[in-house]
Amino acid sequence: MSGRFDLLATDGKARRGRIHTAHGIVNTPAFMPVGTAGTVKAMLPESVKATGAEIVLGNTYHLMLRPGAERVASFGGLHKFMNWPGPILTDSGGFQAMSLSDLRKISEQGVEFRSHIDGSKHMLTPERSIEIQDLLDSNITMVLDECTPFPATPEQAAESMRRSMRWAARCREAFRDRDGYLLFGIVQGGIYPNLRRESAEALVRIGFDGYAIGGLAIGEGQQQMFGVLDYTPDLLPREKPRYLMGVGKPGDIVGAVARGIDMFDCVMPTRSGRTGLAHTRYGDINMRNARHASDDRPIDPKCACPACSAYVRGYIHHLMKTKEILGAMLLTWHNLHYYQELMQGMRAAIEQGRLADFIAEFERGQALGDL
Ligand code: PRF
Ligand code: ZN
Repeated sequence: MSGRFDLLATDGKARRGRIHTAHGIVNTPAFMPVGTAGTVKAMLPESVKATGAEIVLGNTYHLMLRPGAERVASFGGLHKFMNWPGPILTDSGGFQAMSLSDLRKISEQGVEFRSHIDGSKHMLTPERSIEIQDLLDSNITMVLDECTPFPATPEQAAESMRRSMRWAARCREAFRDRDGYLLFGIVQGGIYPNLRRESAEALVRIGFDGYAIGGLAIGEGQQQMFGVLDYTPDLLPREKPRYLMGVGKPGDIVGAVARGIDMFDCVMPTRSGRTGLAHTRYGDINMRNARHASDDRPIDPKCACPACSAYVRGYIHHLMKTKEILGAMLLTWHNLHYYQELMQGMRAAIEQGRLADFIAEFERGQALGDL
């Protein structure tokens, strides 16, 4: 036995579940704040916890380059290193190597790349990716895959997907099975139903503790993404968690939960917090906009986060205009609080069989807009 997943309730295709890891429980549908380099930017770990997050994401690519996986292991693993005692999921590094590094080269062996930091040369194989995630003490390890670019021809998507499936089998072999630690496969195949099916079947044959859907939210648009999500979750075992990688905007997450996805991660709430965007039940609000300068109301009077409890828009606007660190801290907190409240709302709605009503209410709010 590795990690356990309990499916507690369903509402249509939507699922309410619970993942058990060596470092604690994750209630699903779950949103994982991104803690790329061993920190959820602008947040103390206890503040991340206070927003309602139960699991954070770390990145193999960043941590292998700085401070190095062996260095993190020497501190007792990523939980101790970053003072986050709860569950951690790590991405496998291929996606970040392809999008961030210089001189990337994919071969059967793995991904060769040059560090975006110092230009040093590295080779990330399926085996080394698993070893690094083990050194980090990751609770949920992701297989090394290639995120097939969009657009891709059916031939390109098939070749890329099939290599990812061979890498997935090597990752399964390299993974050290132990209690409370999970290994997730990643479905690729672009926007092609036959390739998504072939990929899902290949992964299920190998056998994983959970299944991610990769290769989406890379420019295909929400309509085509939902198109893939209309059938791909049905190809996966009902009793295993499903994770949609790198998604997304609140409306993307709501639509994906309704289609049977259990887990999400995205830089959106943290990154947009640092650039001045607040996500709210009334849509996105750009706090740098001059109309907030003299506004003495909170971002959202119904929000219980520290930013909305004690600070007015005029002050947050001032902090963003002056590039004060507190502005990024308050907006990141608000955004993570909003995302976690959205997930909590969906978990409760699924339990009570009223997700459709919840989504209608969500869409009414988003359409209303600010003010
Ligand atoms: N694969 C991996 N990580 C990812 C993706 C993927 O396809 C995506 C695509 N949205 C984000 N992060 N390993
Ligand atoms: Zn708030």
